[in-house]
Amino acid sequence: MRIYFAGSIRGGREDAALYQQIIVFLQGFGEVLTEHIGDPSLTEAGDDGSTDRLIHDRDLAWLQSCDLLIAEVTLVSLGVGYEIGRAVESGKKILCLHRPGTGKKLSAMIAGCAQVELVIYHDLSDLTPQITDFLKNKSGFEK
Ligand code: 6IA
Repeated sequence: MRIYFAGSIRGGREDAALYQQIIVFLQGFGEVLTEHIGDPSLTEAGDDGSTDRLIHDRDLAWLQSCDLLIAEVTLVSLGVGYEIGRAVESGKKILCLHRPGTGKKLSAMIAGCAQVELVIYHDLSDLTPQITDFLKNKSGFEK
């Protein structure tokens, strides 16, 4: 299974360590195309425009080739929202992960999207069983 994991970069890197833990867990189920999302050395500092084009086109090619998009949506990120929209348009399976209690409510455009499966969690220990349940029982994928 090819998994595209999406998480905030320029929207803020406060959850980078958590992304890394989620990615390691997901690697038990398949190939994570976007391992770099959990890289602590990847900061929210910008890059030049031509590089942005390369990033966009490479990420979209990965997104189109994946079996499943898993997006951590607690930090508000334009890029993650865009990726979810493009994945909906392409008919991909989509799982969004959200932690309540950060003072920000999840956008209605994600919470209200019928094509998006939403998992609410508090920490890794209550997230991993929910991901396993989704992958084994709801998504149609085998471990
Ligand atoms: O708007 P954001 O930057 O928070 O969007 C994050 C999402 O867009 C992630 O799920 C990534 O898949 C994608 N994305 C955005 N920027 C990059 C990137 N480099 N490399 C890979 N994927 C990206 C940005 C480098 C720069 C900050 C130095």
